[in-house]
Amino acid sequence: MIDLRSDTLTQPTKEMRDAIYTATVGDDVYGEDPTINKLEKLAAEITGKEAALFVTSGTQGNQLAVLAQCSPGDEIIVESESHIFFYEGAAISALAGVQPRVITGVRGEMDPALVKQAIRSDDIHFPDTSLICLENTHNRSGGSVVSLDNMKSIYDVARDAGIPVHIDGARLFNSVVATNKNVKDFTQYCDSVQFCLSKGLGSPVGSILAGERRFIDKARKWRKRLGGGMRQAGFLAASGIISLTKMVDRLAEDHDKARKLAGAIEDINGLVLVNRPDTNIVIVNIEKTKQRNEEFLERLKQEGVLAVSFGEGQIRLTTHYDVSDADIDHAISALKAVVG
Ligand code: TLP
Repeated sequence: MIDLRSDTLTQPTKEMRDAIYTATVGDDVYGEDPTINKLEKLAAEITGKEAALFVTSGTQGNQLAVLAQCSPGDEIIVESESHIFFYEGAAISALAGVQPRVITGVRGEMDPALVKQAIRSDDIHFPDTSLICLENTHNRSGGSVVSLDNMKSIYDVARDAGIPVHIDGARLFNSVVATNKNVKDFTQYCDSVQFCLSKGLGSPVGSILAGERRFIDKARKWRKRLGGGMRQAGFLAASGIISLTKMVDRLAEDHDKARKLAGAIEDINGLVLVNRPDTNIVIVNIEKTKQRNEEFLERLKQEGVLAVSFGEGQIRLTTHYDVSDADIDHAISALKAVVG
C-alpha cells in the first residue's frame, strides 16, 4: 500500500532505530535525561532561541505556547484554516480559555493590515489580544510557504502592539528547504516556534517548542500539569537528533515528488489540481468525477493508494520519506484508473 495520507506516516530509519536502542537516558522531569537535554540545546541553537522544550506532539507544542502566553478571557489572532483553529478540537478555548479572532489568509498569509485592525484597543468591552499565530508551511493551503516578507510585516505590527507571535512550524523545515534559507531567517520573526520531528523529518514521536527561557519555563510547567512530563523519553529524543542532523536536506526529494504528482494530475481529465505545491502536499478537486470523497478514496485504496479527504470534493496527497519515485508513478496510474 502506498500511503499518501500524511507525512506523519513515516517509519523511523535504521539509524533512528539504532540511536533509540543505544540512547543514554535519565528522568527528564528531574532535568536529568542527557539525550533530551542535547536535543533541546540543539533545537534552541537551530532556531536562535534561548531555550527549547521537547513535547509529545505538534498540538501539545501549540497549546503550551497559548497556555504560556495567554490568560483566560484573552483573544488570539489565528488564520481561518490554521491547524490551531481548524484541527485542535478548540483546545485554545477548552484549555487556555481564550477565544479566536479569525482572519482569512491567502495561501496561508494573513494581510498585515487586517492583523493590525484585529488587535483590540483598550476598552472595557473588549478582550485583550495576547497572541498572534502564524503557520508555516500552511497545511490547508497545500503546504504553501508563508513568505519572509509576510512574516516580517506581521511581526512588525505585533511588536508595535507589544503582542507575541507564535509560529506553528509543524513543517517549518519544508519551508526552509523549499526557499533555501536558514531556520533563523524564519524564526527571527517570532517569539515562539513549534516544529514537528515526526512528520517529514521521520521521527516516530515528538515536537519542539522554542522561545525565551522564561516562556519555556512556563511551558514546561504547563506540560507537567497536562501530564506530559515524560521521564526516560531520551529514547525518543535520540531519534529527534537524527531528524535535525540527517533528515532536513532530503525534504527536497519529497517536494520534487509532490511536484511530479501535481504535474501528472493536471493532465488527468476529471481531476483539478488545487495547488501547485511549494512543498510536499498536493490537493486535488475531484468534483468533476461525480464521485463522493469516500467512494473515490475507497476506489483509490483498491488500486493500492491511500489519501485523505480534505473538505467537500477535495482530497489531499502528501509525499514523505517512505514514498519512492516508483510509488509516485503507481499513484498516478491509480488516480487515472479511479477517474476511469
Ligand atoms: N497535521 C496532521 C493532521 O492533524 C491534520 C496532518 O496529517 O497534516 N500543525 C500543523 C500545521 C499540522 O499539520 C499538524 C498535524 C499539527 C500542527 C499537529 O501535529 P501533531 O499531529 O503532532 O499533534
